[in-house]
Order: sequence, then C-alpha cells, then structure tokens
Amino acid sequence: MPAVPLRQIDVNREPPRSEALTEDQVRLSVKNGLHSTRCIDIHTHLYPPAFGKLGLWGIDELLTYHYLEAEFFRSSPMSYDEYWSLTKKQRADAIWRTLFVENTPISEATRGVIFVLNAFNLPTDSTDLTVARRFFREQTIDRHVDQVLRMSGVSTVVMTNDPLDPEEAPMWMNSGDTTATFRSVIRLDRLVREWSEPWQELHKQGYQVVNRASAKSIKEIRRFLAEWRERMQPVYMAVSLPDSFHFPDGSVRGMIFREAVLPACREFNLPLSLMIGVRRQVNPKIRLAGDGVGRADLKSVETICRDFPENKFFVSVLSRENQHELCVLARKFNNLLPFGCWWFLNNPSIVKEITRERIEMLGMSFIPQHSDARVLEQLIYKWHNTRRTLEQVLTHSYQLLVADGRVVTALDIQNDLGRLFHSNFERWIGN
Ligand code: FIX
Ligand code: ZN
Repeated sequence: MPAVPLRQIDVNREPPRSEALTEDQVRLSVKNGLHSTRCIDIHTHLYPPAFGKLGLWGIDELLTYHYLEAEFFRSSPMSYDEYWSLTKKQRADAIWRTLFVENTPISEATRGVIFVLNAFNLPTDSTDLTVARRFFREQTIDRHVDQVLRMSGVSTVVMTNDPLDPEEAPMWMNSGDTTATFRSVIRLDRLVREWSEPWQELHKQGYQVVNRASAKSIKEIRRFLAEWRERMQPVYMAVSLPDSFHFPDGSVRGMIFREAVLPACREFNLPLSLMIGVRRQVNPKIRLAGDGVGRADLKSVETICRDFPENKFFVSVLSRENQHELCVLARKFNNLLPFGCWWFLNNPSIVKEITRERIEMLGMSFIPQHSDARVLEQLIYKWHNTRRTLEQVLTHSYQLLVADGRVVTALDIQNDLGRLFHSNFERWIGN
C-alpha cells in the first residue's frame, strides 16, 4: 500500500480528532497531547504539607539533592567530613558555587535546577542564592504545591511510606492523611531486607514476632500489613531489592515474601512493586548518594510472576543491561507491568533507548516514567524532560506507522497517552 500522500497542509493547524494525520502533523499532535495529558507520578518520595518537615521543597533542598551531592564531591576539593559538618544552607551555597558558578551546570541534575529557577522567572546565573531564597520564603506551601503540580502536569503523586520509619510511623499513628492528590504506598524494605533488624521494631509496635520466620511471626506480619493497610489505604506495596536478589532462596526474606507479603497483596488486591538492582551504600561516606547499581538475575522475577499468577507486579530494574530482558519477561507474563527509567537511568539518552524498545516490544502496555522526586519542585524539570524525550520517541513511532500505511489520528494519540500517563496504572491498582 503506498504511503499516505503528504498533502500540502498547514502543519501548524491540528486537524479534527478523527482526521488522519500526516507524518508532518504527528509531531504537533504528540506535543499537544503530551502537554494536555496530566500524569500520575507512580513513585516519588514526596509528602503533602500535612507531613510537615518530611515534605522537602525550596532551593536549599533542591541543591542538596543526593544526585547533586555526588556530583559536588567530584568537582570540589572539600572533604566528605567537612561537607557533612556544614549546615544545610552552607551545603547549598557550596554546591551552587561549585556546580553552577565555577562550573557549567551541564549535567541532568544541575540543568534540572536551572529549569526550575527559570520556570519561576528566577535568575539562573547569580553568584549567590539570595533572590531564590527570598522567593521560596515568600511561598505558602499549600498554594505552592498546587502551583508546582500545575506546572508539572502531574495530577497525582504516589508516595513512599515506611511503616517502620521511626520519624514517619508516628505521623500515621496520630493523624497521617492522604489526599486524592497524594496517595500512599507501603514500603517493605525494612521488613524484608534483613529480618534480624526490623523484628524488634515490629515488637515495639506490639506484634508478637521472633527473630525467625516462625508460623507465629508470619501470622503477626500479616496482621501488621493488614493494620497498616487500613491506616494508610495504599495503592500498592513496594520493595527495593539488591542486584543479588534471588527467589526462592530459602532465606527468611523469601519466607516473608511467599507467606506474608504476596498473600497480603492478593487479599487486599494490591499490586506489589519490585524495584531491583540497587547496591545500597557502596560508598557510605556520601550517605544517600552512596548507593550503586548492579545487573540482577531476572530469572527470579520470572519465577515470581509464574508462581504467583494471581498477584500483579510493577517492576523497575536499575541496570541498563536488564532492560531488554524485562521487556521480554513482560511479553511472557501479563501480570508484570514494567515501569519507569529509574534513578541512574533517568537521563534522556537512556530514557529514549528504553522507551523505544518498550514500544517496539510492548506497544503501549507499560508505564514510561516516574519522577522519584524527593523535593517538590523536581517534578517541574523531571516531567518536562520526560515529555521532551517522549515527544521524540512517540513522534518517530507514529511516523513509522503512517509511513507503513496505517492512518493515525489525534484520537489514537490521545488514547495512547492516556494509557501511558494514567490508565495503565489505574487499571493495575483496580481503579
Ligand atoms: O529505593 C528507592 O526508592 C530509590 O528511588 C531511592 O532510594 C533513591 O535514593 C532515589 O531517590 C533515586 O532516585
Ligand atoms: Zn525512589
């Protein structure tokens, strides 16, 4: 069939929704669709204003983000100890001076701060932070949250909530309030990582557990999960796992997984998010910035998806080398939903590669990105960058389709973006 003829048309005019788009019109339609489709950010470390100081925002938090701290230590002669002895404000000043004044803010994370400052019409080439600090000081957090969500095109922020975190847990015990905009997730790292640590914390919360996966402990962990599910009303449960993760492996972690976590997820119809490949604290001296990456053996994911067909899984893997295998596994198991270009992968060059292979192998049956934002205003640059990369990748995919003889309409694009930005997730969590 001949390619659709390129009629002489006004490429700046988007045709009616159901009219065939030519290759030239596709980009405009993708661009408009991306900017008019608000997204659910399915994994962040953000909190609503009700959680007080747990919610990070403003220029000093933006600059002391652990991504920037890792880059700071590469360009500054300052020792780790000297940096950690500074106040938050002094650290932000040091990072601004080193990465933004003395050097060009050309990396993904430094350019992100520039984009945020520019989005608020703040100077991006000042030698100090006086003007920026005054601006953020003048903001009231509730209105500021609404404005940032609007600027980011984000409808819903999904949090990371740790029922064993000594700072966060009491907030849920007392009031803890999720809103339609901020949805909660039960994060299980402490529970499943090394059982020798958390069982005392569960004991403190009144659960009769012992330092082994006894039948009584498993029963009490189920009660713990049920009570925290009632308290938090999570949209899913989540756990990050090392590159060395294997299942089954005869460990206490494996027992807790099989006997407590997976049955609880089925009982409450909650997906389980597996985030695999992080090597925690490869350099403890740089604290949160000290985590690394390792290629995981995804045969464990294959086993879990096959052995627990009633469970639904979000899966994100941290190693670039695992991405293609994850796509193949998603083709084998329809209870596996790949999501995001996590952490060290959230760079345009890699996001482009990952998203293209996902479209080529999975169509639109995946979730392209999450921000992993730790500081509120990061949503602005992280989702700007995601939309910019998706515009290139999606335009190319639709243009190939048009060239190969299938009509593409604005409605097709709108439906596809709806899947990528929210309805794949909504369907998975049972909305
Ligand atoms: O395990 C996680 O949720 C990771 O995303 C974090 O530990 C990590 O520090 C991060 O924020 C990456 O973007
Ligand atoms: Zn995260």
